[in-house]
Amino acid sequence: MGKNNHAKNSPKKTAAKAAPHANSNHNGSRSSKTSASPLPQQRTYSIPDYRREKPTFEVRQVREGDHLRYEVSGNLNAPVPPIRESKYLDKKQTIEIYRYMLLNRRMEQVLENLYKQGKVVGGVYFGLGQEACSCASAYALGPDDWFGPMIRNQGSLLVRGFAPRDTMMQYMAKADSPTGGRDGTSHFGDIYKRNMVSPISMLGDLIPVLAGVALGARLQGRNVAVMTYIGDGGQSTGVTYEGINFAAVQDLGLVLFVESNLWAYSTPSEMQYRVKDLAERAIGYGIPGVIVDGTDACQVYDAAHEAVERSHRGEGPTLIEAKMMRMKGHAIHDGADYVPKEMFEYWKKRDPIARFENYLVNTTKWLTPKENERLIAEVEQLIEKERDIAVASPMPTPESAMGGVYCEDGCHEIKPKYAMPKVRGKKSGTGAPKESEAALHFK
Ligand SMILES: Cc1ncc(C[n+]2csc(CCOP(=O)(O)OP(=O)(O)O)c2C)c(N)n1
Ligand SMILES: [Mg+2]
Repeated sequence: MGKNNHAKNSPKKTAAKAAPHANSNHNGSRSSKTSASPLPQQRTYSIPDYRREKPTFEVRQVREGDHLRYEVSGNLNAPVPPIRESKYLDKKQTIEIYRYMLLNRRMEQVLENLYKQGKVVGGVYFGLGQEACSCASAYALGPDDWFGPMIRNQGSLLVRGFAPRDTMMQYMAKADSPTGGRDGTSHFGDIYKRNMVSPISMLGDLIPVLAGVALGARLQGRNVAVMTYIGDGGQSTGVTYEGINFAAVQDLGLVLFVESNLWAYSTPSEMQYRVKDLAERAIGYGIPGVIVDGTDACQVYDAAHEAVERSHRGEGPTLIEAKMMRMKGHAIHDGADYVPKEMFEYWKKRDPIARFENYLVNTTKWLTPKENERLIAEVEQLIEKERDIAVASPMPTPESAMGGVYCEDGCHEIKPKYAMPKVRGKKSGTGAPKESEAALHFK
């Protein structure tokens, strides 16, 4: 065992020590009961864990001369647990999420082929193995809620109304892509229709930006949920702390998915953090934290739904740790040779789509095998049609590169989305702006 493993396997001592001054109103899991321990006023904390299994294996770095490799040890033969029945989803919604997950996967398979055909400008990123996390999380958002996806959340975009062709054209830098060919991956948003903040490549930076969106909405009289994602590697950044803490003290409706996919580039999670589970970080922020199996769409949805409801009630942020595995390399250039093969085999058995299909066809019988086949065929046809449209889109003209990067005078109007912001000014007659005057600043 590497030295890191000791900390990861020890009892939740980190949790017990954390946040001695956190506001108990913000953390439903706080208990002030004293235990049999001789230490006075020892606090205990708990993190709800929806999972039906807790993988028990560890990754260890082995150095052989100049060569570095990783080894995995532990129980890699555990049986695959069944999907946990959702407390909230009905049959129609469950099938809809499954369809989005299929779309997500097929779209990425097409992207891989387009890359191999030399049609993609730059690289391609995949969310293979993470489709349940992307799709079921975004599915929990209401029409007025906001989201800020990261590169592995191409499924979230589909759920929020983008077409597969948008992502395909974006990778091929086509004229009809959302950025008109100015970006080769996913740096685009939609603040008008789909309430999407563009992904930000600097890891963690989306968190304060989304918190700011929630603050802006609150100033306009609305409590919205703002969902974003951060990896197990990216969560180590300072701005992650700042963003969550700001959302926590302001009770902003941040729903943060920590995508615990065991790798950050080629660094295993054992070398990224010392807490046992990243959800424990929530204790330090004084907000609720919860663990879900990121390959179980029902668990992801239920946790997301409860967090979104909290946001709508103005009760503040929630941190959801989704445990799963990045089933490809960082991007298409990365063959992930550093990942022990047994890890891929273990998680392949936990494929989110295969598990969900089994749940729908064999457990709930909400889909007959025939209906399932028809659904898969419909998704495949749609993706092929989308691919043909995307491929047929022209490349941008050289002249078009001159525009659309900086805001040109009058090119768009900035106005309040929900209502005129309310300002707490001095009493009238003291020279403070009236509400209508203050609102002018937002026009
Ligand atoms: C602040 C910052 N540091 C470094 C990088 C370079 N970088 C991009 S992705 C990545 C690894 C991310 O790993 P993780 O957060 O676990 O996400 P995953 O790729 O596993 O989904 C790194 C280091 C970056 N984009 N931003
Ligand atoms: Mg990761």
